[in-house]
Amino acid sequence: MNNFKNKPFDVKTLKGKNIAVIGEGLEGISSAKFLKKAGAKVTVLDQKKGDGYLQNLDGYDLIVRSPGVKLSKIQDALNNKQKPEITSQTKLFFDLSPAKIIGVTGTKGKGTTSSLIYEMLKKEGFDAHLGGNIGVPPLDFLEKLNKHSIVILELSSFQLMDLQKSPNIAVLLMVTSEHLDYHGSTQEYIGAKRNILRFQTKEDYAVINKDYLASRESDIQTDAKIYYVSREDECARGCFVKDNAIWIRNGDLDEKIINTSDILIPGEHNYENACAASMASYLAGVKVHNIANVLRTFKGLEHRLELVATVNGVRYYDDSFSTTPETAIAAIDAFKDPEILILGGSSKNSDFTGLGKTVSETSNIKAIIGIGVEWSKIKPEIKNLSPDVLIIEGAKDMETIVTTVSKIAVDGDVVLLTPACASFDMFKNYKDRGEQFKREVLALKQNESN
Ligand code: UMA
Repeated sequence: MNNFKNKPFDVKTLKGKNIAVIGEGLEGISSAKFLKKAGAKVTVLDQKKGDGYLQNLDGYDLIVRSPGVKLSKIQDALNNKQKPEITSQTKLFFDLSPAKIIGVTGTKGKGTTSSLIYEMLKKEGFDAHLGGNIGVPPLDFLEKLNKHSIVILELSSFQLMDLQKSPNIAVLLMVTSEHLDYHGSTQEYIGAKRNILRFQTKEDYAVINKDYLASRESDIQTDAKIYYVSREDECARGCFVKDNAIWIRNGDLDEKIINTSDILIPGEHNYENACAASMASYLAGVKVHNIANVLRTFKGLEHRLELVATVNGVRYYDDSFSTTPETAIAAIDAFKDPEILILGGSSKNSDFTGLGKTVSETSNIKAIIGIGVEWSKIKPEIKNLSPDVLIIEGAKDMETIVTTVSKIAVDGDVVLLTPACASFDMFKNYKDRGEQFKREVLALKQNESN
């Protein structure tokens, strides 16, 4: 029997153990560093090093899986199915953290919601730490934690799928369907997401978005106290949108948090994230005025409907993270002011029918700058477009794109870089595309003030 079964274990049990870390990415590198420091003998295995990289796994005491590596791939490579145990950075962190954990998952919105909770907790003065799928492996900051700390973890289905512990406060946002190439079925994907609340106790809290069936129906999986969030209906207990404001209802008390018009991050879809973050932070002990303060000032995550600058009354938004038609539709729907869209990029084999329909039916679009190879696929899906909408094609770089936009934009317009596509035909990646956009917009701003 290996002594990693039936936790809890402390970090000392890792000393001298022969451990394989699979996947040499952000998490794998962090796990290896942590385990070496704990005195383990660590081997990092990666498909980059060759095809047979998963041979001979049986000899290890423990295997640490990176999120991008399918669990079944490792299980299939083991001859003795009982041994060694397969864990992950996320599982190790749950075993070892002295701090309370707030976990956030959902198909969309988990990065924004986790960041909002983090800012709200900090505003209240908590020793808060943010990590997980957002890009910071939590073992990197384990040493800084004590029992008064609170860790906010953005958790993906890849990180949740084999979890056997759940956070003290679990936030389950909108769950639809995603990553089917990895999970095989929607049921497996939803099952993985539900691990965020499956192992909670009655001392814990579950914050559940009840506007989506797969989220709402997860309530029977948890023993925790449930608080619902909704932008459609009032909740008997929870956080919801009513009369253009966000409210928390707890027992007999209804508390108004903020008018929705005062929330800085744009888009009604963000009301759901605002509600979920408000509810989780409230349960963690953040006061209403601090919750409202963050909602009033949080600018959003980089490259996700991020307000770059207002130049001559024109607001420029960087939504370069929008690489699918769905995220571009959410961005287009987020504003009522005249919009100038920058659409197109490299292919992800997306279906643009829905995007074309939205563009055709949205009356406040005044111009579209079509870029990249995919523009030729988006354009034919836009049918019955008003002849007043200006279409500009052929811009080959970001400087030309932003200069072109600045010539047609007037006071009150909104410029949206929301490509609905990947970026690789014109840029290194979505970050590079967003950075270049921001640089050009800030150059316009510089000229405005000169
Ligand atoms: N690899 C193998 N075998 C495999 C698959 C991958 O050896 O079968 C190797 C690759 O060659 C590569 C390494 O594993 O060298 C990559 O590992 P990884 O894919 O687990 O990625 P990391 O760099 O460790 O980053 C991971 C998350 N990535 C994935 O889940 C795919 C990051 O989320 C996360 O920020 C990071 O850990 C810290 O927790 C990214 C993501 O795309 C942003 N997440 C998905 C999403 O948000 O939709 C779930």
